[in-house]
Amino acid sequence: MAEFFTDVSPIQFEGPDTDNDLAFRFYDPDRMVMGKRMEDQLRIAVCYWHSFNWPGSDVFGAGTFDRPWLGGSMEPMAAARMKMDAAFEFFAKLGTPFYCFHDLDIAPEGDTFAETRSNVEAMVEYAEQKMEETGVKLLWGTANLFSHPRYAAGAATNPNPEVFAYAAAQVKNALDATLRLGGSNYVLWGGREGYETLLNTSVSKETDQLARFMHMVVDYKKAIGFEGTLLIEPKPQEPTKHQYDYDSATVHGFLERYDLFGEFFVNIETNHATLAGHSLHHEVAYAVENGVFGSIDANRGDPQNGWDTDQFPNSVEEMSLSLYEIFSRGGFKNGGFNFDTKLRRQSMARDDLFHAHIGGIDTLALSLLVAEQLISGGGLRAARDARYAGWSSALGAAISGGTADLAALEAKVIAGEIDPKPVSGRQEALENLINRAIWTTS
Ligand code: XLS
Ligand code: NI
Ligand code: NI
Repeated sequence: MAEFFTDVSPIQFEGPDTDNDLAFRFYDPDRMVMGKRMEDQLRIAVCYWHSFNWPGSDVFGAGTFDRPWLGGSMEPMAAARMKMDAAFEFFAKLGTPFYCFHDLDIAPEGDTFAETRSNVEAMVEYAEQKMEETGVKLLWGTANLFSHPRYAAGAATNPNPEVFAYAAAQVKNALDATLRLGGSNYVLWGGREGYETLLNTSVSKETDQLARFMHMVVDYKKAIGFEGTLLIEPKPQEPTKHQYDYDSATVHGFLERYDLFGEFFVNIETNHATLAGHSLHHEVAYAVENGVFGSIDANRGDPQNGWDTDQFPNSVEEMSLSLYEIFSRGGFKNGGFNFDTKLRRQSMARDDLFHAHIGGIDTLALSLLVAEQLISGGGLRAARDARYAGWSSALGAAISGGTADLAALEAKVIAGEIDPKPVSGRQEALENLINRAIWTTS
């Protein structure tokens, strides 16, 4: 098997002072951080789709990348094997422990469902060998329920039940593949589970259908003994005008409403958070505090663009705040950081894929060290605790325990027993605390 990334040797940790561009400065897999190896805390994955299955095209122009297995005259299964060889060479040279894929990233769609199914099965078998040779593991699998024209009006939320059935068949196979490859999680991203116009849409019918689909996924997961975590990936829009899994809070409400809480958790993507008008920090804090946090798709948007640019993460501040929330509560269970990231279209040299991932991985590693310092310093926690301390008093307990009602509270206020004074929220002092942790760590 010919090497593809011939100019790159395995990437090593060389520390912050190295002048080697193709080395890690902060990602030191064996370094112990908060009781575990850094590699086991961060659980980093490379995504198959943007890195190996996308030619660098955009709506205005053709692919710019050197991906000989895409769009050429090769026999489709030979091209799929060549793509997988290059992908596993990349994973192994980068040295990250996981990858993620959609069924149709690894195998070509055939003329019939049966043909597609056997293509996927053959490539799963090939992936099994590659995983054994390299030791790379599967963070999550998923099904592509958005590219084919049959899904133009949605998959589970399609007005036609036959499309629902087709999507169900596809997800069943993708779950089987994920189980076989020992995946830690299975993801549902509802790319087209939303609407283009309300003029032809019944939102209540569609959300009921989506819930039914999710219950089927739960039942099948249990039937086959898949012990990984089921994840929903929120996104507010794109490609549809509106997606039902808008953000973490919407998904949380949906899970509660349809009796799915505890069965699904969220896979939060940075750029989806910003498209929803939030920050990654907001989405993570919401999910962690409400018991729905699962995993992260690490990327970033462009502050001037209103779409999902999927750039590689480079903000230690943004990542540190999110890591602080995740690791204050013990870190990942089955989740991890998947690089759902795209090179820019002009990054067409083969080694650009390494530079991009190295930068993103070092950003996460440094952020983990900052989070460790913020947690061990205890300043943020103490400030938050102090802010809510009143709720441990007799008054707080009476209110939250339900023994005080409006009239009882009014009586206390009239009697002058209650006379609250405004206190400082100390925002700037806390912001300085974050910056000091970043400065001293880097
Ligand atoms: C698209 C999503 C997608 C999911 C997997 O915006 O991020 O890549 O992660 O289907
Ligand atoms: Ni994603
Ligand atoms: Ni995305």
